[in-house]
Amino acid sequence: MTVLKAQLGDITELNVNAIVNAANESLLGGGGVDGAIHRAAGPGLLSECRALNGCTTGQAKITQGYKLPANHVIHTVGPVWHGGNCGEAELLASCYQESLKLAARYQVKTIAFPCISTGIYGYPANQAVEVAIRSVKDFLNDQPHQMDEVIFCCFSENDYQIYLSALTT
Ligand code: AR6
Repeated sequence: MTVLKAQLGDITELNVNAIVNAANESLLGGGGVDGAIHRAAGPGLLSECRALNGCTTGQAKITQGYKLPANHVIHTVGPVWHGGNCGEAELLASCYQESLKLAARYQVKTIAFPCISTGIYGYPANQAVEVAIRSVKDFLNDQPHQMDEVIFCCFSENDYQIYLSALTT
């Protein structure tokens, strides 16, 4: 049985097998959680990312964690919010599913996700949380017993409250 939980805090500090980065298609760093992860991991992360040749929206790639407590970083590229009729929900669901597929391939047992696309990319948090929880549950139903814990790491009290109520309904 996999535990799904919401946690308030900085994802770069979490002691898990893998953290997920809300990156952009270049995979060469940026602001938000991406900037925080690169700062905390140190320059080794950027060097490894340079060799990955970017990543398309909805896909995921994996690296080492370098100076992070996490062993791996799974970089995924969320959709930019254009109003909701441009395939945003499908692309966001794909981010969660592709990240989990990679994680399973690398025997990751504990993983933490940030609220992908809900910062600079503008995806409304309520809707993003629904997609996030549904996608993770769908994956775990299809491939049970692979993960011990999936953490939704929230950087704001508001996001945390949205996750708490969505996880208990
Ligand atoms: N720990 C956990 N969550 C965080 C942290 C942190 N240290 N810092 C920010 N967040 P964003 P996006 C939350 O903007 O919307 C970058 O420039 C934040 O509060 O980081 O997917 C990339 O390079 C929000 O809830 O990612 C891309 O260009 C969530 O992380 C672009 O931003 C995602 O916000 C991606 O935009």
